[in-house]
Parts: sequence; C-alpha cells; structure tokens
Amino acid sequence: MTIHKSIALIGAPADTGGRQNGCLMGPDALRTAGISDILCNMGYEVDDLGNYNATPTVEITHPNTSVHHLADYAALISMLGAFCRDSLANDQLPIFMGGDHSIAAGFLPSLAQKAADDGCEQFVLWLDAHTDFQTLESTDTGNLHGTPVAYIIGDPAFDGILPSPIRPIKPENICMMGIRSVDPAESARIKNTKIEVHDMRAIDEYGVAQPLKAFLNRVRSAGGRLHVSLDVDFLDPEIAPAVGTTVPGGANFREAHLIMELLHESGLVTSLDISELNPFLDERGRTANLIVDLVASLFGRQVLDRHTRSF
Ligand code: 5AB
Ligand code: MN
Ligand code: MN
Ligand code: MN
Repeated sequence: MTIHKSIALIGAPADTGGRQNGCLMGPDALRTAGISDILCNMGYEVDDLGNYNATPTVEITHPNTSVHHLADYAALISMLGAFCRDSLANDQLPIFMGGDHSIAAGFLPSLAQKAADDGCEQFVLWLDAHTDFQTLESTDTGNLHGTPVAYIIGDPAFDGILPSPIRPIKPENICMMGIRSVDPAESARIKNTKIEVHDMRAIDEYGVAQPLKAFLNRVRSAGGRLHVSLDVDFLDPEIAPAVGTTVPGGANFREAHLIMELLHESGLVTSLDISELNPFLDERGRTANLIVDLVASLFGRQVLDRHTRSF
C-alpha cells in the first residue's frame, strides 16, 4: 500500500447541479479556513493546483424538462475525467474541493480506470444525507447533484445523452453512510443493487464504527483503493449549516471525527472530495472550519498519540 505524503488540492467550483447558488465559493472557503496550512503543518507536501471550471460547448436537452444544466454536467464530467487521467501524478493524493456533488461524476470513473490499470479495485465511501441515485428520467427536481451515484455505476438512463463513464464503479464497491433523505424512485432502485447503505437509523443503533470497520476490512481484503466522498449535508445542520439541502438528524461532531480517525488508521484512503459546501449559507466560517478539522483527522491528527492499530 502506498503511503501518500504529497497531496494535490483541486478546486472544482461547480454550481449548476443544484438551484441554490454559492457552492462555487467552496474551494476558496476551504482555502480561507486553512486547508493547506493545516496539512503542511502535519508534515504533508501540499500542491494547490487551483480551480478548474468547465465550459459547455453544445446544448443538451432531455425529455424530462425539469432537468437543467445538462450541458454543464457533460462538460464537467469530461473536464474532471480528463484532468484526473492526465494531470494527476500517481504519488499524490487528490482532494477535490467542490463545488456541488455533481463533480463526483467527473473524477470517480477516471479514478476507477486508474485503479484498474494498476490491477486494483476502486471502492467509494459515500458520506451523505442523500443517496444521489436519481437518473435523468426519474428526477423530479431536475437537480443533477442528485444523480452522480447512478451515473458512476453506469445506469443506462444516461446512455446516449452523457458520455458513458470511462470505467463504472461496481455497486458492491460503494458504501453509503448517513442516509436520511431518499426519494421513492431512488429507494425502489437502490434496493436492487449491491450498494451497501447504512442509513441514520442504522447509525443510531450500531454507531459508525461497526459498519465502517466491516467495510474497511472488505476494501483491505480486496487490495482496494478507497475514495471518500464527503457531502457536507452528511453532517447535522446544527454543526454544519453551510449547505443548501440540509436534513435534520445527521452525523454529530464526534461521529464525524471518529469516521475520519478510523479512515486514517486504516491507511486505505487514496482520494477525497468535499462537496456541497455553500459558504454563502455559513455562519462566520464555522462549517468551513469544521470541514478542515475533519480533513486534519482524516490525515492523522489525533486527540492522543495512539499507536496505529489495524482491525
Ligand atoms: B446532494 C433530491 N434527492 O434529487 C434531488 O446534496 C436531493 O448532492 C438531492 O446529496 C441532493 O433533488 C443532492 C431531493
Ligand atoms: Mn450528495
Ligand atoms: Mn446530500
Ligand atoms: Mn446538496
């Protein structure tokens, strides 16, 4: 397993996946909250590669007229996909700073392709209040940040409209935690996949450690790489108000830190995204600060100096 000591920060200020403006300020809010310094001070080499925007070239429409900004989604997918394949050095761990969650449709298939080229499986831990499993056909809101998981597994509803994912993520390699708002169409379809879903009810009952450790053991046994996709609305809105789609009853402060600490101890994380941060809705930077603290935990900041243990 590679221990990454070098981190690449990639700003992806996409704002067209939802209807509430402001996610385009996400990368700069994370920079302002000190994401780079905190990681440097922990001994990492940090390369801030700047912000990457996509410009749509052709108009794309869909019979479902609620769907909006489809051309922007297509451009974002191509741009982030190509960026991921061509510009990311193999020894750097990328942190994609969103932007709304539609960015995940861009880099995840390319991460899966890179993993496959190296003979590995790509796994994804999806931390979110939502399953983001809508398709172009089933979405009522037409908000494309609600579709990336369906896109990355290669759902046929996107065929012929968007570029096909260069390498789909296997549903059984996706684990979701924090789920508490699922649309009927998503619920009906996700049950027929092998996606592992831990809703908040499960977390209330078993906590975060038990299901997370079981998933991490699965990743380790497969010799897999792990991407962590952190949607800010995974967190309870009481601690993380800076998000357009808040849902009460999310992960609390300690649950979130414990997840990050266990992820660090596992040594399995090879990439991260922070999505849906909307600094326009923040209160004196507290959400951005919390996210940067969680990132520090994920990269090894500890309450006490503990020996790394495996489980
Ligand atoms: B997020 C909803 N399912 O499709 C939809 O924040 C919400 O990236 C999507 O998780 C939330 O619009 C997208 C109602
Ligand atoms: Mn999401
Ligand atoms: Mn969400
Ligand atoms: Mn959202």
